[in-house]
Amino acid sequence: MKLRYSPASPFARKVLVVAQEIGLGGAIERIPTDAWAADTDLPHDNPLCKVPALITDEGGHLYDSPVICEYLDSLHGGAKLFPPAGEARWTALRRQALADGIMDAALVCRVETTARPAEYRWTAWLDRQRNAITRAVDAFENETGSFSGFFSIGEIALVCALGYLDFRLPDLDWRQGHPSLATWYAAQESRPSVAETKPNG
Ligand SMILES: N[C@@H](CCC(=O)N[C@@H](CS)C(=O)NCC(=O)O)C(=O)O
Repeated sequence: MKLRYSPASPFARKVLVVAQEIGLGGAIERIPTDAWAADTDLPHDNPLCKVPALITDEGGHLYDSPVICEYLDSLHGGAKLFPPAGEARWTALRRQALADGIMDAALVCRVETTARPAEYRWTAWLDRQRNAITRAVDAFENETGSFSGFFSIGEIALVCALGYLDFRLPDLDWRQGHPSLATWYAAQESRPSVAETKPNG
């Protein structure tokens, strides 16, 4: 399998953490890709021109990190990172959606503050994204006590989202007012799959 990814992308990180957690890290050839490069051929593998994009051993294309992660999870016989059914599944999927939403909003902030020309910046739009991030982090703070200890796709996505906030929006200081989440996150940072995929770039 080949993965088009960027070392700064929290969505690509999610895929890499999943792959490592299920023992498939070595089965994926990583292809660094700049989705924003004017001459990129990424649309050949993902018409949306976004990373991550996976090229399967059969030559198929998969994109959107939840789809790629669930595909990888289908390839092994161990404990599933996507719980197969019931309450546990919906909780994991909801947490993944909330964490992915943090990443989406953080990416908007990043584009708004680094790519958009200053004269076109829309402060209310930026505030809306930052407020969404804060509410989502509040929600996770309130449910940290119910984390079971199992590193499901929900918790994996959350680690990647919080790591991205540290990386790109440190001024947001997400730990402020979220002591339980901060303690939980600190405990996850030493996991090999998390430590080895720390964002850079
Ligand atoms: N929903 C997608 C989001 C992927 C995404 O937004 N990737 C960013 C990099 S972190 C990207 O490639 N952006 C390029 C663009 O928006 O044109 C997923 O879960 O994979």
